[in-house]
Amino acid sequence: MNHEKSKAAFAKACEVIPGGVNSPVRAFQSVGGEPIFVDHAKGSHIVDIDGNEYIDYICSWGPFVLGHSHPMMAEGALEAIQRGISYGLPTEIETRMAELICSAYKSAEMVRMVNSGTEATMSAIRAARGYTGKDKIIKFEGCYHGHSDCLLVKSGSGALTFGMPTSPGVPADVVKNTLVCRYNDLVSVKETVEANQGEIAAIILEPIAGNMGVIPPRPGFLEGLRTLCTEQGIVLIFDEVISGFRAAFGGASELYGVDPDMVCFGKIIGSGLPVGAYAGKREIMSVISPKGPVYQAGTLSGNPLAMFMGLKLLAYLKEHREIYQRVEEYAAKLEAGMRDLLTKHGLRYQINRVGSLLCLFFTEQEVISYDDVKTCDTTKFSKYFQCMLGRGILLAPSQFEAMFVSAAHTQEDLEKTLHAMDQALSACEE
Ligand code: KE4
Repeated sequence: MNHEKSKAAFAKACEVIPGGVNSPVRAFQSVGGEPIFVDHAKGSHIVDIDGNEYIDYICSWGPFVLGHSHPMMAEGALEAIQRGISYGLPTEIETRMAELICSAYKSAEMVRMVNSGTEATMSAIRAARGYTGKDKIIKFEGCYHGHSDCLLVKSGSGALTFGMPTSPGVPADVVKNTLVCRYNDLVSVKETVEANQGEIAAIILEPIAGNMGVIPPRPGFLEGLRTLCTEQGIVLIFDEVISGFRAAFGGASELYGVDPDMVCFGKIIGSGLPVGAYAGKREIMSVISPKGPVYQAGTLSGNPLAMFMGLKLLAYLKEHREIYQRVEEYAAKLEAGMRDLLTKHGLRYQINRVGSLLCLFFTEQEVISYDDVKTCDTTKFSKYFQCMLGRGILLAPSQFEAMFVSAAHTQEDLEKTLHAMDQALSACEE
């Protein structure tokens, strides 16, 4: 494949954009080489500026559950633009979006629109702290909730797993109230809650982890957190930025039958435009300004164009629940084909899948927490990624991300993907 134009575009971008990209993972640094620059996308395929075509398993990190540039999404978009894109005043379509989200999630009695997943989780944490009057929060190692300071934290040393910043620029003071536990390890949570009795405002987690590859909750994990939070008066926050409206119409909450106190959204609800939201029980959301004293604001929050596009997708998914069966079926066939190939190659790598999210881990260890993910051979993954890219299969450029499947992926895509994987695994073992 020729990537000359992408190479030139990257060099030019690096002159005026840090790392040449507007979000780090796009730079391909963890898989080597340089990023491709996209010209356009349609359905399950992306075409780069050198004219190379790929079967896309990034799907813009989740939003495009119907595939790229779905014809239905363009209908009415021009009229929406011509009505004015933003007014800085309320519009009825914002209410319709909030009502739709509330119809999908039992724990969503009120909703506030924001502009990204980061804003959604940051604001939900502030609401929980304002509602409980407590400062400490618990997150889980390997879960990513966006780049707000108090959540850019990894496990610290010491029994209480005090958080340590994962990034320069985040003062240690800001993360001293962020405690870090081990995903799928309820005991670690109970011990941390016990050691911080009456001080914890919230527990936040991805109910289906999608930022350390894909890791489903172990049976009893979500239920245990629900019980613990109810007993202790802790706000349970599900970060469903990835899983919301993707794992099921009602997300992981519906899939596992566990209702948090608050839920955060992004990605799909904007159908590719910058939209986030946080929602929760009325008594919690009522602390948010201007109803309550907890301040949170956003110039373009709920802007009518983004609401038009997001609502169009969510309303479609509400009326066409067969979409979830469609993506599940493709992903299940892909997983089965991948497992057959691993057997053929005598490899015992792990595959985790939940619905249309899946991940091939380059480790022989069962993957149920971040400790397990850290045993992956990322060098081999990088070689695999490049081999697949060279054969027209675009995977997420990191071992620690998910493969996303859309309703646009076809049987032909499946066959091409598995054929490329067969060759890539051979190349990796050389
Ligand atoms: P944004 O601020 O990027 O819209 O959302 C942050 C966020 C919050 N919560 C979860 C569970 C998320 O996965 C994300 C963002 N996800 C990453 C990749 N998994 C987005 C890709 C990127 O950072 O460019």
